Amino acid sequence: MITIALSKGRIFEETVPLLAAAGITPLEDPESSRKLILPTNRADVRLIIVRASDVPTYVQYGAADLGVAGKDVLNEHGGTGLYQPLDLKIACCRMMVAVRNDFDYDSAVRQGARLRVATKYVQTAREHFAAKGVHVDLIKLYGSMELAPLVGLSDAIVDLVSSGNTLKANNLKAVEEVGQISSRLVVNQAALKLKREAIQPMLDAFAQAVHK
Ligand code: PRT
Ligand code: MG
Repeated sequence: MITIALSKGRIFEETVPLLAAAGITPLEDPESSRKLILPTNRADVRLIIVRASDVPTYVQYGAADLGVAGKDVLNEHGGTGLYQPLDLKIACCRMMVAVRNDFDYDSAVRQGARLRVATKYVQTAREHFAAKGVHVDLIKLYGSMELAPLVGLSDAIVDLVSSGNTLKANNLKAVEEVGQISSRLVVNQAALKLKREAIQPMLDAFAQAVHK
């Protein structure tokens, strides 16, 4: 049995065409089904539906053989025990520093001010500001980061931006790019050795679908 870990929403939706290229079709839709283990058209392949940030953990421990996770999530996880053979180029966005429209970020940085930064991506933010030599106090949040500067919790946030509509709707502006984000295929290293006959053709089909 090959188990593939996916999260609901954009990752599931954008992975379906790649699965199709490998001859795999989910038999249920996670948006309507309450099942967390979804069968596919192939008796030897099943999907498990987990939180986006839990995908690397399931694969790391071998509870799933493969998974799809954002680079944002993988950077926070650290990637231990994971083979990352392929950038799937799906669920693309940018990790950005954002502040209130009326906050002068550049001059705060120039003056060497200590910035309060709220984010779900503490590891990524720490690395980013350390590399820039900017002193920050990081405040860990689990969601709705956009609220933090509006109510005085922080000066800045580090969050994902795709259309920019969420920032705009909350009177925030992006001031700095932390990095380009897309989703990666992750594979359990032991599973790749033990189940290579089943897994390698899938990897090849995904690679071909991405590069076509
Ligand atoms: O929602 P949940 O808490 O379960 O987990 P999650 O938010 O990590 O999962 P999900 O499914 O929302 O995101 C899965 C992956 O999609 C992320 O790990 C990213 O790699 C990728 N991705 C791509 C995004 C976005 N684009 C994105 N825009 N993830 C989140 N967003 C959010 C962003 O955090 C912000 O709140 O969308 C909002 C901004 O969108 P715009 O279009 O208004 O700029
Ligand atoms: Mg989300």
